[in-house]
Amino acid sequence: MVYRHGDRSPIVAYPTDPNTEKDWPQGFGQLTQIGMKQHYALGQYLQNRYHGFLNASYDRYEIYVRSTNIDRTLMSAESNLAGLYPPQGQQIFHPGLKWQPIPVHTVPVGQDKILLFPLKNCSRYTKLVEETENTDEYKKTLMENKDFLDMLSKATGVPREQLSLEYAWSIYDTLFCEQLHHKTMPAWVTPSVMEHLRMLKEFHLQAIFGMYKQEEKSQLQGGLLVKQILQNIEQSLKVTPTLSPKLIMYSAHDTTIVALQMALNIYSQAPPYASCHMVELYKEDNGTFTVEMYYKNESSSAPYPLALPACSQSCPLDRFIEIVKGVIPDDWDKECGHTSNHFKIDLLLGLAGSFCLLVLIFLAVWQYCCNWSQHEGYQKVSSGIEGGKKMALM
Ligand code: PT3
Repeated sequence: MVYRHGDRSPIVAYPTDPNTEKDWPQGFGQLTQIGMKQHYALGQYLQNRYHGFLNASYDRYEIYVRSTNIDRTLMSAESNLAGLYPPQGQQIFHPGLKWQPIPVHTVPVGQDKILLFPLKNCSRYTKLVEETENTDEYKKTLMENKDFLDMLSKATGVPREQLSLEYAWSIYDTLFCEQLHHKTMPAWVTPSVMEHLRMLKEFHLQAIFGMYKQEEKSQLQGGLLVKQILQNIEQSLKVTPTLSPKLIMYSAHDTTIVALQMALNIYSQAPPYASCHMVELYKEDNGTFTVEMYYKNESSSAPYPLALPACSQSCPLDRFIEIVKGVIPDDWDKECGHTSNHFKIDLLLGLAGSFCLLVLIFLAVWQYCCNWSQHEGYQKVSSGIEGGKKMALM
Protein backbone atom coordinates (compact mmCIF):
# COMPACT_ATOMS: atom_id res chain seq x y z
CA MET A 1 0.00 0.00 0.00
CA VAL A 2 1.01 3.56 -0.63
CA TYR A 3 -0.30 6.31 1.61
CA ARG A 4 0.04 10.06 1.93
CA HIS A 5 1.26 11.48 5.23
CA GLY A 6 -1.24 13.06 7.59
CA ASP A 7 -2.12 16.70 8.22
CA ARG A 8 0.93 18.94 8.36
CA SER A 9 1.98 22.55 8.82
CA PRO A 10 2.65 24.60 5.66
CA ILE A 11 5.96 24.10 3.91
CA VAL A 12 6.63 27.81 3.34
CA ALA A 13 5.05 31.22 3.94
CA TYR A 14 4.34 33.61 1.06
CA PRO A 15 5.90 37.11 1.26
CA THR A 16 2.83 38.94 2.70
CA ASP A 17 1.73 36.02 4.90
CA PRO A 18 0.51 37.31 8.30
CA ASN A 19 1.54 33.94 9.78
CA THR A 20 5.11 32.79 10.22
CA GLU A 21 6.92 29.56 11.00
CA LYS A 22 6.77 30.43 14.72
CA ASP A 23 2.98 30.06 14.59
CA TRP A 24 3.40 26.30 14.25
CA PRO A 25 4.47 24.21 17.27
CA GLN A 26 7.20 22.36 15.34
CA GLY A 27 7.74 24.83 12.52
CA PHE A 28 7.12 24.24 8.82
CA GLY A 29 6.44 20.95 7.06
CA GLN A 30 5.77 18.94 10.22
CA LEU A 31 3.11 16.38 11.00
CA THR A 32 0.51 17.87 13.35
CA GLN A 33 -1.41 16.03 16.06
CA ILE A 34 -4.34 15.88 13.63
CA GLY A 35 -2.01 14.11 11.19
CA MET A 36 -0.86 11.68 13.89
CA LYS A 37 -4.48 10.85 14.74
CA GLN A 38 -5.34 10.35 11.05
CA HIS A 39 -2.59 7.77 10.67
CA TYR A 40 -3.26 6.10 13.99
CA ALA A 41 -6.88 5.66 12.82
CA LEU A 42 -5.73 4.33 9.44
CA GLY A 43 -3.48 1.81 11.23
CA GLN A 44 -6.46 0.66 13.32
CA TYR A 45 -8.55 0.37 10.19
CA LEU A 46 -5.84 -1.79 8.55
CA GLN A 47 -5.63 -4.03 11.61
CA ASN A 48 -9.33 -4.67 11.19
CA ARG A 49 -9.22 -5.07 7.41
CA TYR A 50 -6.38 -7.58 7.50
CA HIS A 51 -7.53 -9.42 10.61
CA GLY A 52 -6.84 -13.11 9.96
CA PHE A 53 -4.37 -12.31 7.17
CA LEU A 54 -1.85 -10.49 9.34
CA ASN A 55 -0.92 -11.80 12.75
CA ALA A 56 -2.74 -9.97 15.55
CA SER A 57 0.65 -9.16 17.10
CA TYR A 58 3.64 -7.71 15.31
CA ASP A 59 5.73 -10.26 13.40
CA ARG A 60 8.81 -8.79 11.77
CA TYR A 61 8.63 -11.21 8.84
CA GLU A 62 5.13 -10.10 7.93
CA ILE A 63 5.55 -6.42 7.24
CA TYR A 64 8.08 -4.13 5.58
CA VAL A 65 7.70 -0.38 5.88
CA ARG A 66 9.49 2.19 3.79
CA SER A 67 9.09 5.93 4.01
CA THR A 68 10.55 8.91 2.21
CA ASN A 69 13.28 10.44 4.33
CA ILE A 70 11.14 13.35 5.51
CA ASP A 71 9.92 13.95 9.06
CA ARG A 72 6.19 14.02 8.23
CA THR A 73 6.21 10.72 6.32
CA LEU A 74 8.46 8.97 8.84
CA MET A 75 6.21 10.15 11.68
CA SER A 76 3.07 9.17 9.76
CA ALA A 77 4.40 5.63 9.34
CA GLU A 78 5.18 5.46 13.05
CA SER A 79 1.69 6.72 13.98
CA ASN A 80 0.13 4.23 11.57
CA LEU A 81 2.10 1.32 13.04
CA ALA A 82 1.07 2.37 16.54
CA GLY A 83 -2.54 1.81 15.47
CA LEU A 84 -1.81 -1.36 13.50
CA TYR A 85 0.34 -3.16 16.05
CA PRO A 86 -0.30 -2.14 19.65
CA PRO A 87 1.88 -4.53 21.70
CA GLN A 88 0.26 -7.71 22.96
CA GLY A 89 1.25 -9.85 25.97
CA GLN A 90 5.01 -10.48 25.86
CA GLN A 91 5.46 -7.54 23.52
CA ILE A 92 4.55 -5.00 26.22
CA PHE A 93 7.92 -3.69 27.34
CA HIS A 94 6.71 -0.85 29.57
CA PRO A 95 3.52 -1.27 31.61
CA GLY A 96 0.89 1.20 30.48
CA LEU A 97 2.65 2.00 27.16
CA LYS A 98 0.51 0.78 24.27
CA TRP A 99 3.32 1.16 21.78
CA GLN A 100 6.27 -0.87 20.57
CA PRO A 101 9.06 0.09 18.18
CA ILE A 102 8.68 -1.19 14.61
CA PRO A 103 11.31 -0.47 11.93
CA VAL A 104 10.61 2.12 9.25
CA HIS A 105 13.16 1.99 6.45
CA THR A 106 14.21 4.87 4.24
CA VAL A 107 16.87 6.04 1.77
CA PRO A 108 18.40 9.52 1.35
CA VAL A 109 16.14 11.92 -0.57
CA GLY A 110 18.55 12.12 -3.51
CA GLN A 111 18.53 8.33 -3.91
CA ASP A 112 14.77 7.81 -3.65
CA LYS A 113 13.60 6.63 -7.06
CA ILE A 114 10.26 5.08 -6.09
CA LEU A 115 8.45 7.49 -3.78
CA LEU A 116 9.53 11.09 -4.30
CA PHE A 117 7.80 12.42 -7.39
CA PRO A 118 8.22 14.23 -9.63
CA LEU A 119 11.81 13.04 -10.01
CA LYS A 120 13.45 16.16 -11.37
CA ASN A 121 16.88 14.93 -12.45
CA CYS A 122 15.63 13.52 -15.74
CA SER A 123 16.37 15.55 -18.88
CA ARG A 124 13.73 13.86 -21.02
CA TYR A 125 11.06 14.52 -18.38
CA THR A 126 12.09 18.21 -18.15
CA LYS A 127 11.72 18.40 -21.92
CA LEU A 128 8.26 16.77 -21.77
CA VAL A 129 7.08 19.31 -19.18
CA GLU A 130 8.42 22.16 -21.35
CA GLU A 131 6.55 20.72 -24.32
CA THR A 132 3.39 20.47 -22.20
CA GLU A 133 3.72 24.16 -21.31
CA ASN A 134 3.83 24.90 -25.02
CA THR A 135 0.59 23.11 -25.84
CA ASP A 136 -2.45 25.18 -26.80
CA GLU A 137 -4.37 23.78 -23.84
CA TYR A 138 -1.75 24.92 -21.35
CA LYS A 139 -1.24 28.36 -22.93
CA LYS A 140 -5.00 28.90 -23.13
CA THR A 141 -5.44 28.11 -19.43
CA LEU A 142 -2.63 30.50 -18.50
CA MET A 143 -4.28 33.24 -20.60
CA GLU A 144 -7.70 32.60 -19.04
CA ASN A 145 -6.17 32.88 -15.58
CA LYS A 146 -4.03 35.92 -16.25
CA ASP A 147 -6.18 38.35 -14.22
CA PHE A 148 -6.46 35.90 -11.35
CA LEU A 149 -2.70 35.37 -11.27
CA ASP A 150 -2.15 39.17 -11.43
CA MET A 151 -4.40 39.54 -8.40
CA LEU A 152 -2.60 36.68 -6.61
CA SER A 153 0.78 38.24 -7.28
CA LYS A 154 -0.31 41.62 -5.81
CA ALA A 155 -2.00 40.00 -2.79
CA THR A 156 0.87 37.67 -1.90
CA GLY A 157 3.82 39.86 -2.87
CA VAL A 158 5.20 37.19 -5.19
CA PRO A 159 6.69 38.93 -8.28
CA ARG A 160 4.42 38.23 -11.25
CA GLU A 161 7.23 36.76 -13.37
CA GLN A 162 7.94 34.21 -10.62
CA LEU A 163 4.31 33.22 -10.17
CA SER A 164 4.24 29.88 -12.01
CA LEU A 165 1.40 27.40 -11.51
CA GLU A 166 3.71 25.45 -9.22
CA TYR A 167 4.15 28.57 -7.10
CA ALA A 168 0.37 29.20 -7.09
CA TRP A 169 -0.05 25.62 -5.81
CA SER A 170 2.39 26.29 -2.98
CA ILE A 171 0.41 29.44 -2.01
CA TYR A 172 -2.81 27.42 -2.08
CA ASP A 173 -1.19 24.74 0.06
CA THR A 174 -0.09 27.29 2.67
CA LEU A 175 -3.55 28.91 2.76
CA PHE A 176 -5.20 25.49 3.00
CA CYS A 177 -3.11 24.53 6.05
CA GLU A 178 -3.64 27.91 7.69
CA GLN A 179 -7.39 27.80 7.15
CA LEU A 180 -7.66 24.29 8.54
CA HIS A 181 -5.84 25.40 11.68
CA HIS A 182 -7.86 28.62 12.09
CA LYS A 183 -4.90 30.94 11.57
CA THR A 184 -5.26 34.60 10.61
CA MET A 185 -6.60 34.80 7.04
CA PRO A 186 -6.29 37.92 4.87
CA ALA A 187 -9.58 39.33 3.51
CA TRP A 188 -8.75 38.42 -0.11
CA VAL A 189 -8.81 34.70 0.72
CA THR A 190 -12.48 34.02 -0.04
CA PRO A 191 -14.04 30.58 -0.72
CA SER A 192 -14.09 31.40 -4.43
CA VAL A 193 -10.35 32.29 -4.44
CA MET A 194 -9.64 28.99 -2.67
CA GLU A 195 -11.71 27.05 -5.19
CA HIS A 196 -9.97 28.81 -8.07
CA LEU A 197 -6.56 27.91 -6.58
CA ARG A 198 -7.67 24.31 -6.06
CA MET A 199 -8.62 24.05 -9.73
CA LEU A 200 -5.26 25.49 -10.78
CA LYS A 201 -3.54 22.92 -8.58
CA GLU A 202 -5.48 20.12 -10.31
CA PHE A 203 -4.51 21.58 -13.67
CA HIS A 204 -0.85 21.72 -12.64
CA LEU A 205 -0.91 18.09 -11.46
CA GLN A 206 -2.38 17.10 -14.81
CA ALA A 207 0.33 19.08 -16.58
CA ILE A 208 3.23 17.45 -14.74
CA PHE A 209 1.98 13.85 -14.76
CA GLY A 210 -0.63 13.65 -17.51
CA MET A 211 -2.29 15.87 -20.16
CA TYR A 212 0.39 15.42 -22.83
CA LYS A 213 2.43 12.24 -23.51
CA GLN A 214 1.12 10.79 -20.24
CA GLU A 215 2.48 7.32 -20.91
CA GLU A 216 6.00 8.57 -21.53
CA LYS A 217 5.86 10.86 -18.47
CA SER A 218 4.68 7.86 -16.44
CA GLN A 219 7.62 5.77 -17.66
CA LEU A 220 9.91 8.40 -16.16
CA GLN A 221 7.88 8.93 -12.96
CA GLY A 222 5.12 6.76 -11.45
CA GLY A 223 6.09 3.79 -13.65
CA LEU A 224 9.10 3.30 -11.36
CA LEU A 225 6.74 2.67 -8.44
CA VAL A 226 4.51 0.39 -10.55
CA LYS A 227 7.67 -1.53 -11.47
CA GLN A 228 8.59 -1.87 -7.80
CA ILE A 229 5.10 -3.09 -6.94
CA LEU A 230 5.30 -5.73 -9.70
CA GLN A 231 8.70 -6.80 -8.42
CA ASN A 232 7.24 -7.13 -4.92
CA ILE A 233 4.44 -9.30 -6.30
CA GLU A 234 6.90 -11.41 -8.29
CA GLN A 235 9.08 -11.86 -5.22
CA SER A 236 6.12 -12.98 -3.12
CA LEU A 237 5.28 -15.62 -5.74
CA LYS A 238 8.85 -16.89 -5.92
CA VAL A 239 9.79 -17.41 -2.31
CA THR A 240 8.00 -19.44 0.34
CA PRO A 241 5.26 -17.36 1.95
CA THR A 242 7.05 -17.23 5.32
CA LEU A 243 10.05 -15.50 3.72
CA SER A 244 8.14 -12.80 1.92
CA PRO A 245 6.40 -9.96 3.78
CA LYS A 246 2.63 -10.06 3.54
CA LEU A 247 2.33 -6.31 3.70
CA ILE A 248 4.62 -3.73 2.13
CA MET A 249 3.78 -0.22 3.23
CA TYR A 250 5.05 2.95 1.57
CA SER A 251 4.69 6.22 3.46
CA ALA A 252 4.84 9.09 1.03
CA HIS A 253 3.23 12.21 -0.45
CA ASP A 254 0.27 13.41 -2.49
CA THR A 255 2.46 13.46 -5.59
CA THR A 256 3.43 9.81 -5.00
CA ILE A 257 -0.20 8.74 -5.20
CA VAL A 258 -0.87 11.07 -8.15
CA ALA A 259 2.16 9.68 -10.07
CA LEU A 260 1.09 6.11 -9.30
CA GLN A 261 -2.54 6.63 -10.30
CA MET A 262 -1.56 8.56 -13.45
CA ALA A 263 0.73 5.67 -14.42
CA LEU A 264 -2.16 3.25 -13.86
CA ASN A 265 -4.46 5.64 -15.73
CA ILE A 266 -6.95 5.82 -12.87
CA TYR A 267 -6.25 9.26 -11.43
CA SER A 268 -9.27 11.36 -10.50
CA GLN A 269 -8.27 14.05 -7.99
CA ALA A 270 -5.59 15.15 -5.56
CA PRO A 271 -5.33 12.78 -2.60
CA PRO A 272 -6.31 14.12 0.83
CA TYR A 273 -4.17 13.57 3.93
CA ALA A 274 -3.68 9.92 4.95
CA SER A 275 -5.35 8.64 1.79
CA CYS A 276 -4.24 5.11 0.99
CA HIS A 277 -3.92 3.22 -2.28
CA MET A 278 -3.95 -0.56 -1.74
CA VAL A 279 -2.81 -3.19 -4.22
CA GLU A 280 -3.85 -6.66 -3.07
CA LEU A 281 -2.76 -9.99 -4.53
CA TYR A 282 -5.19 -12.91 -4.29
CA LYS A 283 -4.73 -16.59 -4.96
CA GLU A 284 -7.97 -17.89 -6.45
CA ASP A 285 -9.42 -21.34 -5.76
CA ASN A 286 -8.25 -22.55 -9.17
CA GLY A 287 -4.66 -21.58 -8.31
CA THR A 288 -4.49 -18.45 -10.50
CA PHE A 289 -3.61 -15.01 -9.18
CA THR A 290 -5.60 -11.80 -9.36
CA VAL A 291 -4.90 -8.21 -8.37
CA GLU A 292 -7.47 -5.97 -6.72
CA MET A 293 -6.98 -2.30 -5.94
CA TYR A 294 -8.76 -0.13 -3.39
CA TYR A 295 -8.49 3.52 -2.50
CA LYS A 296 -9.32 4.87 0.92
CA ASN A 297 -9.55 8.62 0.68
CA GLU A 298 -12.06 9.33 3.41
CA SER A 299 -11.49 8.42 7.01
CA SER A 300 -15.15 7.70 7.70
CA SER A 301 -15.97 5.53 4.70
CA ALA A 302 -14.79 2.20 3.39
CA PRO A 303 -12.24 2.22 0.58
CA TYR A 304 -13.69 2.20 -2.89
CA PRO A 305 -12.64 -0.34 -5.49
CA LEU A 306 -10.39 0.78 -8.34
CA ALA A 307 -10.11 -0.99 -11.68
CA LEU A 308 -7.60 -0.54 -14.48
CA PRO A 309 -9.44 0.90 -17.51
CA ALA A 310 -9.04 -2.32 -19.50
CA CYS A 311 -9.62 -4.89 -16.78
CA SER A 312 -12.19 -6.03 -14.27
CA GLN A 313 -11.81 -4.98 -10.65
CA SER A 314 -10.44 -8.39 -9.86
CA CYS A 315 -7.81 -8.39 -12.60
CA PRO A 316 -5.90 -11.57 -13.55
CA LEU A 317 -2.24 -10.96 -12.67
CA ASP A 318 -0.99 -11.68 -16.22
CA ARG A 319 -3.51 -9.22 -17.64
CA PHE A 320 -2.54 -6.61 -15.03
CA ILE A 321 1.14 -6.95 -15.99
CA GLU A 322 0.24 -6.74 -19.69
CA ILE A 323 -1.80 -3.54 -19.24
CA VAL A 324 0.82 -1.64 -17.23
CA LYS A 325 3.73 -2.79 -19.44
CA GLY A 326 3.78 0.50 -21.33
CA VAL A 327 4.71 2.57 -18.28
CA ILE A 328 7.46 0.33 -16.91
CA PRO A 329 10.90 1.77 -17.65
CA ASP A 330 13.58 -0.70 -18.80
CA ASP A 331 16.48 1.57 -18.00
CA TRP A 332 15.35 4.83 -16.39
CA ASP A 333 18.70 6.61 -16.80
CA LYS A 334 18.84 5.73 -20.47
CA GLU A 335 15.21 6.74 -21.04
CA CYS A 336 15.90 10.06 -19.29
CA GLY A 337 18.68 10.59 -21.82
CA HIS A 338 21.46 10.24 -19.25
CA THR A 339 24.67 8.41 -19.77
CA SER A 340 24.18 5.30 -17.70
CA ASN A 341 26.48 4.57 -14.76
CA HIS A 342 27.80 1.49 -16.54
CA PHE A 343 28.70 3.60 -19.51
CA LYS A 344 30.37 6.17 -17.24
CA ILE A 345 32.42 3.44 -15.52
CA ASP A 346 33.38 1.94 -18.90
CA LEU A 347 34.38 5.40 -20.12
CA LEU A 348 36.48 6.05 -17.02
CA LEU A 349 38.18 2.66 -17.32
CA GLY A 350 38.81 3.32 -21.01
CA LEU A 351 40.33 6.72 -20.27
CA ALA A 352 42.47 5.32 -17.46
CA GLY A 353 43.67 2.50 -19.76
CA SER A 354 44.52 4.94 -22.55
CA PHE A 355 46.38 7.15 -20.10
CA CYS A 356 48.48 4.18 -18.87
CA LEU A 357 49.20 3.19 -22.47
CA LEU A 358 50.32 6.74 -23.31
CA VAL A 359 52.61 6.78 -20.27
CA LEU A 360 54.12 3.44 -21.35
CA ILE A 361 54.64 4.69 -24.92
CA PHE A 362 56.20 7.89 -23.57
CA LEU A 363 58.56 5.90 -21.30
CA ALA A 364 59.52 3.59 -24.14
CA VAL A 365 60.26 6.51 -26.47
CA TRP A 366 62.17 8.30 -23.74
CA GLN A 367 64.20 5.17 -22.99
CA TYR A 368 64.91 4.71 -26.67
CA CYS A 369 66.04 8.36 -27.06
CA CYS A 370 68.30 8.08 -24.01
CA ASN A 371 69.87 4.92 -25.32
CA TRP A 372 70.23 6.48 -28.71
CA SER A 373 71.90 9.65 -27.39
CA GLN A 374 74.19 7.59 -25.15
CA HIS A 375 75.09 5.48 -28.08
CA GLU A 376 75.75 8.54 -30.20
CA GLY A 377 77.75 10.19 -27.40
CA TYR A 378 79.84 7.04 -27.05
CA GLN A 379 80.52 7.00 -30.75
CA LYS A 380 81.50 10.66 -30.69
CA VAL A 381 83.70 10.12 -27.71
CA SER A 382 85.19 6.91 -28.99
CA SER A 383 85.87 8.28 -32.38
CA GLY A 384 87.26 11.60 -31.21
CA ILE A 385 88.91 10.86 -27.93
CA GLU A 386 91.77 8.64 -26.92
CA GLY A 387 91.58 5.35 -25.03
CA GLY A 388 91.54 6.73 -21.42
CA LYS A 389 88.27 8.54 -21.92
CA LYS A 390 86.80 5.71 -23.88
CA MET A 391 87.38 3.42 -20.92
CA ALA A 392 85.70 5.82 -18.52
CA LEU A 393 82.54 5.79 -20.61
CA MET A 394 82.42 2.00 -20.63
O1 PT3 B 1 1.53 17.38 1.18
O2 PT3 B 1 1.70 15.43 0.27
C1 PT3 B 1 2.07 16.59 0.42
C2 PT3 B 1 3.29 17.10 -0.30
O3 PT3 B 1 3.82 16.18 -1.16
C3 PT3 B 1 4.34 17.47 0.69
O4 PT3 B 1 4.56 16.44 1.60
C4 PT3 B 1 5.65 17.80 -0.02
O5 PT3 B 1 6.65 17.20 0.28
N1 PT3 B 1 5.69 18.70 -0.92
C5 PT3 B 1 6.92 18.98 -1.60
C6 PT3 B 1 6.87 20.31 -2.20
C7 PT3 B 1 7.35 21.36 -1.29
